[in-house]
Formats: sequence, structure tokens, C-alpha cells
Amino acid sequence: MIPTLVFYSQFDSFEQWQALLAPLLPGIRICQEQDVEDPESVLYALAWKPPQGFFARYRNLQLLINLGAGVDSLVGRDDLPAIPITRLSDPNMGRMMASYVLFAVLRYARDIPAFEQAQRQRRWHYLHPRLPQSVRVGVLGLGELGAYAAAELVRQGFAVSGWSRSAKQLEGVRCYSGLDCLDSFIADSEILVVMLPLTSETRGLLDARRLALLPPGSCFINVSRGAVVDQQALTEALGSGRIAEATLDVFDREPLPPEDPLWGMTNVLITPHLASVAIPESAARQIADNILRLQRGEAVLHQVDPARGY
Ligand code: NDP
Ligand code: OXD
Repeated sequence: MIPTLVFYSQFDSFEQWQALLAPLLPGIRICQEQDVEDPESVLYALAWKPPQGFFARYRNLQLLINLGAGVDSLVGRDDLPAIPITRLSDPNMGRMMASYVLFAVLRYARDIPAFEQAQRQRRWHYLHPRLPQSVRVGVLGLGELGAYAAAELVRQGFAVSGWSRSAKQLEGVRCYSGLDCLDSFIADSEILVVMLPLTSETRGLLDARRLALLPPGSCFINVSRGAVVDQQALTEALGSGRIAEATLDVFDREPLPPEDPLWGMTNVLITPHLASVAIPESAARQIADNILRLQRGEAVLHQVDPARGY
């Protein structure tokens, strides 16, 4: 029986991943679900958002590698045995995410939406630039990607605060932790960036009450998961202008349905869930290394804690 790695993703190129992984994993067959010859031979899975039931026939699965950072689609499923689940941990993915966040924050800090609107009206609209240190940016979630983005914002001179579950020390970032200080953290953020994983604790965390704590005229950026936010309450706050602007990469339903009111809002910038993506050229090596570690009986790296949810 040839050990097999089964691949699943609707967004990533199987051929590209196979071409990079095959030389690193001699002796392992790499294929997609439809090409699995013997389900019993599948020991490893490399998957992004596989449908429910996907794993049921792979009874010998030993390792599940998430083809991304957030594992919310993999934890708490009933088709998976209790095997290690790892995530991608790739500095290039961090850089890609940080560039998106930086772009979105700079766009607001430099009043670009106001100039875009003025241009459409052929209007010369002078707004004196603010100094970055006068702009308070709050980053919810200081994990691999959140900390990277916060560091880039610090480098640009913004007044950056960060919030996480456990207490942290990050250079240039005022760090807060725990639910007790969440309300005051939100109330102090002129630009709020959501970088939390979706877990049972964070689902709906930014509800109508908490969104109402944002300072009037604030800007909102969500690059984590749509379900961390009450999307209807967010839409209402954007409609009333209480939240002035939003950059949204993630939604509670994806693709965002054509009839969703967010599409028609001129104060909302929508991107289709691509703030950062898995990068085969830089992540293939760590995926192969983890499989080889498992084969040698060593602990795998970048393992998530299913009980914690990230
Ligand atoms: P990590 O798992 O590395 O870090 C998560 C952070 O959130 C940690 O700082 C953690 O705190 C904090 N956190 C988790 N639960 C809570 C809680 N209940 N209360 C307070 N803080 C909490 O995640 P990453 O930074 O790598 O990624 C964040 C998310 O970004 C991913 O889970 C994914 O959903 C999303 N993502 C989106 C992409 C996109 O294209 N839009 C691309 C990649 C990721 P602590 O440090 O104390 O554990
Ligand atoms: C991820 C994502 O979590 O792309 O990696 O959303």
C-alpha cells in the first residue's frame, strides 16, 4: 500500500501544490479525492474548507494540514478522528496580510475615500493630512498575522493598540487582554482591525452593542471571519454613517449574495476573501517537513488546539 496524501481545495491549484510537494515527499502518492485508489492508504490530508463528511472514508488518517491559517472549518467536525491538525505558519503569508491591512488603514488615515468621492464630483477638496501618531488604530487579535500587521502599522507611526486572549508585549503596541477591557478598547479605536480567529468565544463578539461603542465616524476593517461580527448591525451602522467606512474581506456568507445591501454602499470596500492566501512556493517545505516529522515519530509543528479553536 502506497501512503497517500489527499488534497482538497476549491481555491488553490492542485497541480501547483503537487509539483512542489512531490519531490519533497518521495514515496507518497499525492492526489485529489476522485483519484484516491484505496481510502485506507490515505494517511495525510492537505485541505481547505472540505465539505462535511469529506474525511469519513479515510479511516487511517494521521495528520490533517490546513491549507491556510484559520481552522474554523476543521475543528469540531464529526467526520474527523482525534488526529493532529496543523495550520500554515508562513512569514510570506503574514507579509501579504500586513500589506492588505496597511493599505486599508492608510486609505482611511489619508482620507482617500473623501478624495475619491470629490474626484467623481470634479471637486478640489483639500483636507489637511493628519499625522499618523494622532490616528488610533486598534487590532483585535495579536496572533501570527495580527502581530505582523500591528508591527507594520507601528513602523508607519500609527498609535497602535492590540487585544488578545493572553497578555503580550509587542514593541510599540499598547497591549490589552481579556474581555474586561474589550469595550474600552473598542471605544478608543478610530480604526478597528479585526484579526481574530472564529471560535465559539469569538462568534458574534462584535455585536450591535459593541459596534455602537466605536467612536462616531470610525472606520472598520475585517480580515478575519464574517461571523465574528453581527453583519446586519454593521450594515445598519454603516447605513446611518455612525461607522463612516468599512473594508470587508470576509462575510458571514461567502460569496456575498448579489442582493446584499453592502454591495451598494459607497462607504464600503469589498474584496472577495483574499487578504492573504496560502503561498505554495514558501509553504510547501513546512508541509512536507511535518509529514516527515510524523513518519519519524516526532511531534508536528504549528499544531492547533481544537478545544481552543485556533
Ligand atoms: P492566530 O491563531 O495566530 O492568533 C489568534 C489571535 O487571536 C491570538 O492573538 C489570540 O490570543 C487571539 N484570540 C483568540 N481568541 C481570542 C479571544 N476569545 N479573546 C481574545 N483574543 C483571542 O491567528 P492569525 O493571526 O494567524 O490569524 C487570524 C485569523 O485571520 C485566522 O484565524 C483567520 O480566520 C484569518 N485569516 C484571514 C485571511 C483572509 O484572507 N481574510 C487569511 C488568513 C487568515 P492569544 O495570542 O492570547 O492566543
Ligand atoms: C486563512 C484564510 O485562514 O485564507 O488562511 O482565510
